[in-house]
Amino acid sequence: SFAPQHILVTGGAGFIGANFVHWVARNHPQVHMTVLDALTYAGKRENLDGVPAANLTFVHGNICDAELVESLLSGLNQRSAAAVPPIDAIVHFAAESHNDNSILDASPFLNTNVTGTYVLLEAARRHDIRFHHISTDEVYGDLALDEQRKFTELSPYKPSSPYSASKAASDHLVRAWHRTHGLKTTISNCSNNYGPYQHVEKFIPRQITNILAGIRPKLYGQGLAVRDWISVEDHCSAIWTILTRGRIGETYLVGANGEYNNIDVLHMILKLMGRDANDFDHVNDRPGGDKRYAIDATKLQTELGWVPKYTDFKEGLAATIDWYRAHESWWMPDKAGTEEKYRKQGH
Ligand code: NAD
Ligand code: TDX
Repeated sequence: SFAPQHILVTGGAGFIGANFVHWVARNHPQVHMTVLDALTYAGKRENLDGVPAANLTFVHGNICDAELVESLLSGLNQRSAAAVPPIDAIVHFAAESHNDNSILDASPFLNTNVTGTYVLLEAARRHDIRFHHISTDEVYGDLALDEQRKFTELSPYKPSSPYSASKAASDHLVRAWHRTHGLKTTISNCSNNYGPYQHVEKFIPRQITNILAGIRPKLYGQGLAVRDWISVEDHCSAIWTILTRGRIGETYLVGANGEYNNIDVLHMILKLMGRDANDFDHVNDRPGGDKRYAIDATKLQTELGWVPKYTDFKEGLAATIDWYRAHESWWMPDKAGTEEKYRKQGH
């Protein structure tokens, strides 16, 4: 097994990245982390508030900046006062992550998700550094609503949206750098995450904050699309498991058997927040929207012994609602702009 001492966490000021930094600082306090984040609309420095200074170096910058990335890996850019060991692993979260945005303009998706991943792979190769790539089940396209099948590590790549296609491209680059250059890589493809720090553009936070802001929730189409929900905490523990004990060159699917259709999730949110179950609007569906995602995580469970801890989805939703209630000043600045953008898309 591998015991990282200093991890470069790209996109560590975003939703899952920030949760991962908090998780590592809590569970493995001997590990230092350098977060490299461009602080796009989706990243906030304050997401890392509370992480002990001894665990964290924050660098505001872009993963496409090859010189900056090189300086971090060669230790030239070490801003932390205390001596820290050289970076010995990259955990790569940084991405443009929202499907609806990729339909409006795919160009930042190609830059960050494809070129940015390439820049990091080249730097990792020069320094022979362990590389864990964070990816998504969306690279496999979708499943039908009326079948039992789930995605496995052997499912064919068949991405539907510009976002998914850019993530699929990044997966292929990682696989090629392993096969051709011998880079020590692992990949995880996870299903839909929920939890604190998720941007209000995403389904669950959008509906919660709509209700809190006095706006009716918005359901795409008939709400029959199915997503396989996992607590972001469980995703973080899976990433740690794969980074430290995963086999080099392998892909692991991450999921926790949390399949629900969108209308059922919305009904749960409305009920938990004391609203009428019909108190929402139907809006335009997403062009080309995927029907169903479902993960078979057998490989991760049997090979590495990972088990999810937060499997009561309703309890997880209730905790997430509490978090957004208690953090209005965190999400409110993004709310009006996000809703205005959706209004123009008929969402
Ligand atoms: P997010 O949009 O909340 O955060 C992305 C972070 O990356 C932000 O902090 C942003 O500032 C940063 N970033 C963007 N472009 C950058 C660049 N060029 N250079 C440096 N930093 C940049 O995304 P998220 O939901 O936390 O997703 C993180 C990763 O997990 C992504 O790779 C995504 O594809 C993957 N993933 C997400 C989910 C999900 O349900 N959210 C599920 C599976 C996989
Ligand atoms: O207001 C909404 N109403 C609605 O019905 C929004 C924003 C979404 N939806 C629907 C569309 C999808 O069927 O909810 C479902 C989930 O939508 P998103 O939150 O946008 O997530 P999804 O498209 O499934 O992608 C997410 O999971 C996989 C993440 O955003 C990706 O980064 C990850 O790769």
